[in-house]
Amino acid sequence: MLRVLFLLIFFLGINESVLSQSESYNMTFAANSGNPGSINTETDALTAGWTSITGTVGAINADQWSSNVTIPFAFNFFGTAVTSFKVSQGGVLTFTTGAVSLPGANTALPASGLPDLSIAMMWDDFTNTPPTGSGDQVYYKTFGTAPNRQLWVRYFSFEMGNPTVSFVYMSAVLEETSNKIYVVDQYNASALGTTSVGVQYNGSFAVQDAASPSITHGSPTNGTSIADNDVWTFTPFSLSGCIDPPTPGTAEILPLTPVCPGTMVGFNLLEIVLDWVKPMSG
Ligand SMILES: [Ca+2]
Ligand SMILES: [Ca+2]
Ligand SMILES: [Ca+2]
Repeated sequence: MLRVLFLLIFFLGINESVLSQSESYNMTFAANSGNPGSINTETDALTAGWTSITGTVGAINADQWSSNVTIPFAFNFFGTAVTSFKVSQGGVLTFTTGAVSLPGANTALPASGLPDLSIAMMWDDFTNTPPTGSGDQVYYKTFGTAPNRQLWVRYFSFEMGNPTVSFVYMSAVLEETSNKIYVVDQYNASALGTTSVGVQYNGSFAVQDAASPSITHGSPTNGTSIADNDVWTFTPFSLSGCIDPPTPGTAEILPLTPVCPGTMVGFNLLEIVLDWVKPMSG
């Protein structure tokens, strides 16, 4: 009986940590590095060719989700094909377009307040001095040519956060073929904010900047030029072939002959060997 309990606990422990997504991300950060790949060469505050997706045009009194937008090329997130997205007023992009509850105040990731399959692009709370400015919008625009296009989703002149930053310009960028994600901090009123940056698969697994939930907007303050833009890069990698956590396979007791009390028995679980001694009183 002791042996059965021991193995049961061992297997439960492994199952709890098994990840179901097929990819994860390596994250890097580079201050004042310009726009990723130099595909978007516009200065930060232009609007020609950009499309607004903000649910309400003009001053906004309460947090809300935007309308849904179709991604103009094939794109995978944590190895899952996604086709459309929406954004909150607080810097969260989610591919779970059926999500209803709003993210609210930002926390470190993984965060129970975020929908599955979300990008925290400097996620912060809705402004604590509503309404937002009348010109505050979220826009999107596609740059480049297939198969190397980038979809930019940009907060434009957006009042955000607690404490409030009176305006920020920042983007999440989805890159065709590479499936990379960039978060670009572009232009801001002040080097303030207490934000979170990362990508979240679900409430149990995410890749984040460890400074979350206290990342400030550019310091010193970013202007409208590209050169001062600060960029987080999330590069996907496959989890297939990873042995973390290990696969236990079939447990086998060695030797298979009756064991005397006090004799050591080896359990061969592929590359893991557990030793167990039957107690004299067992
Ligand atoms: Ca800038
Ligand atoms: Ca905050
Ligand atoms: Ca900067």
